[in-house]
Amino acid sequence: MDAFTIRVEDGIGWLVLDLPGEPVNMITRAVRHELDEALDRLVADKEIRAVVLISGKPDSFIAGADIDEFVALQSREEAYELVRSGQALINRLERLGKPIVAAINGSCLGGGLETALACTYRVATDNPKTRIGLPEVQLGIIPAAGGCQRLPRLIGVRAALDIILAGKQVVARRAYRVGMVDELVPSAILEEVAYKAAKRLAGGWRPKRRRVGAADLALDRNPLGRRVVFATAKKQLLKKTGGHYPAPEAALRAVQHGMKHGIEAGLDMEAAFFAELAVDDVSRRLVQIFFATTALKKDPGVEGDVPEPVPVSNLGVVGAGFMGAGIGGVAVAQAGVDVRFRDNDFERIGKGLEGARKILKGRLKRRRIDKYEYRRLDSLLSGSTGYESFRRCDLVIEAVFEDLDVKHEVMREIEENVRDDCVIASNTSTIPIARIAQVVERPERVLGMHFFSPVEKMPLLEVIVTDRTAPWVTVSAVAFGREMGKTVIVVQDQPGFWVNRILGPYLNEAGRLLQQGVTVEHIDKAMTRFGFPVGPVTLLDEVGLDVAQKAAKVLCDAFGDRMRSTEGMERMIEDGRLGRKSGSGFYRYEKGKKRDVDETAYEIIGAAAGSKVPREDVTKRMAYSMLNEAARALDEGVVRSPRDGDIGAIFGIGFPPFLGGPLRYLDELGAKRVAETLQQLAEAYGDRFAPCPRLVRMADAGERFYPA
Ligand code: T1G
Repeated sequence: MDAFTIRVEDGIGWLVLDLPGEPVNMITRAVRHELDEALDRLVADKEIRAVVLISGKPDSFIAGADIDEFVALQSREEAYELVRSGQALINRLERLGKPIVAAINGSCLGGGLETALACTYRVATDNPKTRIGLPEVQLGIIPAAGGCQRLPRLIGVRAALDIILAGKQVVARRAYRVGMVDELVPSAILEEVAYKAAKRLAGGWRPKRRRVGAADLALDRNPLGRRVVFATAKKQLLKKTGGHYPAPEAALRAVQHGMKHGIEAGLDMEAAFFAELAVDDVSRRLVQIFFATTALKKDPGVEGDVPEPVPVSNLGVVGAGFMGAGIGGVAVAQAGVDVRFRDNDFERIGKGLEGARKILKGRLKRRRIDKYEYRRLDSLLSGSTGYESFRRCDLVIEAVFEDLDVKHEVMREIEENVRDDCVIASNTSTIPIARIAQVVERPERVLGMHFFSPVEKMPLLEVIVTDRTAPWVTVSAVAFGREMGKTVIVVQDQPGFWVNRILGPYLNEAGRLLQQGVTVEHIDKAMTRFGFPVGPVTLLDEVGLDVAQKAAKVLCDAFGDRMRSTEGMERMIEDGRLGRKSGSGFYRYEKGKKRDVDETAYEIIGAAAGSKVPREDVTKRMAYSMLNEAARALDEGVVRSPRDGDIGAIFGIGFPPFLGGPLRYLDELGAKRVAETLQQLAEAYGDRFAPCPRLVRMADAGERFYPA
């Protein structure tokens, strides 16, 4: 045996999993085989009366089934066989005849949790790396080693669906609260507590489960109550997935079926669904996204010689407005660094500190941190109207008003007050970084860090490098962005960078359709049906029409007519309709809640009465403008790879993950077909749709962005 070792101590068998050569434990074919053998030995050894299953790795209990193994599956039959053998093994573990304690430290996910669920008792550490959950649906599959059966029986259907349908991972404290684990302990005493539990179990003691979710469990026993829970879950699910994601729907059915007809029947259904989903396109694309994100976590952001990043322990934030506060707040909450705000007056600084604190308070409330940690982090926040103490900063991010003169002034001030090895970043969404850096003496240490709003919620960060940005500066910004919990892509300093560049033509097209008499509802619905989380008109309202218009102007100045936005948009702004923040845009807002479409908007923009745009062209015009621009910008080197482009679109705009990102989707459609469609659109609606040179080349040569 390579992965497992067994050692016996006073009647307790320690079953230790440490998969050689891997950073995490996962369930590979070999691991399954070895576990089977190990169980033989545990049964055979009369001295062993109870077992502790524990990991030999520092931060990983078991990260689930080996994803590489299931993406290699070629057929349903093969997938079915794989999942059945996994189920049989977990069933065997559950019925071993000797109690087993799962001692959980680090990631306990998917098949890892399913293994733990089949154990008699679960102890988990309060290590922040201990994450427990069933992420399968995020990969387009379902928990298929009993997760859809054992979890609802342990914690109640409602709580289980909450985890399974969203593919959630929770920290141990939360897992303990809902009853997924029986004991929560500091890492230092995990072994001791697990050992004692095993001893007690060996002596005949059986855990009496805490009465967590007692009301839920009562509800589960009542068929009528259960039906209500499932019906509600299904409704909410369809609203969220729009029917684009088969996995959560399948998981829901597997849970429901199992609760009604028993575990065996439930397992049959899990296996049947898994076999179908694992070889399906949606799952393949979601897995590609997982691998792309994992690869990005390790990408330093530069090619060739990779310098060491400057470690950031002191961050300066100039401009304590909404963005600045968000950046500072996330930096302290996530990376635990000292954050110093600088702004013109104390009122603004006070507001910024309050905004940053709000992020900490949110974490306290959700129990991500305790009150001691809250106090510690809170004490790292400070602010002033001057730059004293900026000499301590390793990184300074400016988030002042989007105006070149203001940015210039701030850049000069920052440079005068920081050390030579301090990285200077601008959080701008529209102004070229090279222009911002014009006024500094050492432009090589300046780059852009484009955070999205609200900083706490949006997962993407664009790090924007100019021709002069030094590699050590890039790697430092990338590393710190990652410490802030962001998915980071490095992009070239071109107008709109990546995200706004591909968003621009898409939003413009929505504006044109409005002008041509297509309704707001129709436009938004077309794109949510396509798979976007919100439609483009809703998005315009959310972002703010003035902000969107500013970005549109930058793009139009740089790229000309192809990027021109509509006059209607100007008129909305003149009328003071800026979207949600002004209480009215294309939709009406009441007390911060979005209401129905504001019909008077049509008049303001001068919309044609009744649309003559064919239904199928509505979706195509918007989607294909984005696809075309993505291909063009990639060709111009705005992003470093199709991977970065796709991840940027998915995490920055909410491009439908099940399509794999715009470039992956282009491959799927085929360059030839896309170029032809664009040509038709160009003939019908104007030159802006003309296929970009890259697509034309690819169509001629039969090329793809990704290897087939
Ligand atoms: N399979 C294959 N490789 C995996 C893996 C897995 N399950 N988990 C991690 N890796 C690799 C990862 O690609 C990277 O590889 C390295 O480990 C370190 O990961 C029947 C079928 C565990 C929270 O979805 O969420 O169980 O790049 O850089 O930031 O119902 O990895 O070094 O070559 O991400 O500390 C469900 C996926 C499987 C968990 C660790 N499990 N993993 O994060 O390190 S389906 C998952 C993660 C299943 C059953 C079904 C994270 C992590 P490389 P990392 P990290």
